[in-house]
Amino acid sequence: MSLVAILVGLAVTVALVAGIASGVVGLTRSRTPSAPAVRGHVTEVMKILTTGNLPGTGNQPQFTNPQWTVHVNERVTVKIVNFDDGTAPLMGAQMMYDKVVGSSTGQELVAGQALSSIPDTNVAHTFTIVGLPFNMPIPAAPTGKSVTVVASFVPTKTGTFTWQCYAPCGAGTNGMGGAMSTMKWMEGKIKVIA
Ligand SMILES: [Cu+2]
Repeated sequence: MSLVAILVGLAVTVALVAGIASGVVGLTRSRTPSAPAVRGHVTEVMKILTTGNLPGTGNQPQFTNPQWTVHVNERVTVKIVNFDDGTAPLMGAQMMYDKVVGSSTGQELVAGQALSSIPDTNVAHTFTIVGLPFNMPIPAAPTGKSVTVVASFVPTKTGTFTWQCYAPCGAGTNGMGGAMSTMKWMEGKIKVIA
C-alpha cells in the first residue's frame, strides 16, 4: 500500500468517525462494492438525473448510486426515480429490454401500476443486469416531474455483475457515446457476496 493510499484511508476513517460522532453519518447502506453489505431485505434507490456534466460531452443523463454490494439469497428492492423526460427508443436486438425480467412478480411498479413491459417508443433507460438476469425498462418522466419504477429480486449466485442501460440515451449519432460509454453514468457494478 502506498503512502498516499494510507493517508487517504486515514483521512476517510477520521472523517467517518467525526461524522458518526456528530450524527451526520448514520448507519446508511454501503455505496461501494468493497464495503460490507447490510443483511436482510435492502432497498437500493437510484435516481436518473439530467443535470450531470460529463467532461467532453456536456449534459448527459446519469444514474446515482451506481455501485452496490448485496448478500446472496436476500431480497433487493430496486427503486429508480427517473427525472429524465427524454425518450431513447429501443432498437434492433435491444428491443428485448422493453420487458421486465427476473423480478419477483414478473412485473415492475411504474408510478404504482404493475406492468410487465414498457412501449419501446416511451423507454428512456433500462436498468439491466445481464448476468443474473434482471431487467427494468424505465419510461420517460412527465416534463418537470419524475416517475418512480420499483421491482425486486433475490440474487441466487455470488459474483460481481455489470449493470447497464440498453436504451441509446447517450451522445453521438447512435446515442451510444457519452453517458452510455462511461462507468458510473449508464453502467456500474453490483457485487453479490455470501
Ligand atoms: Cu440510459
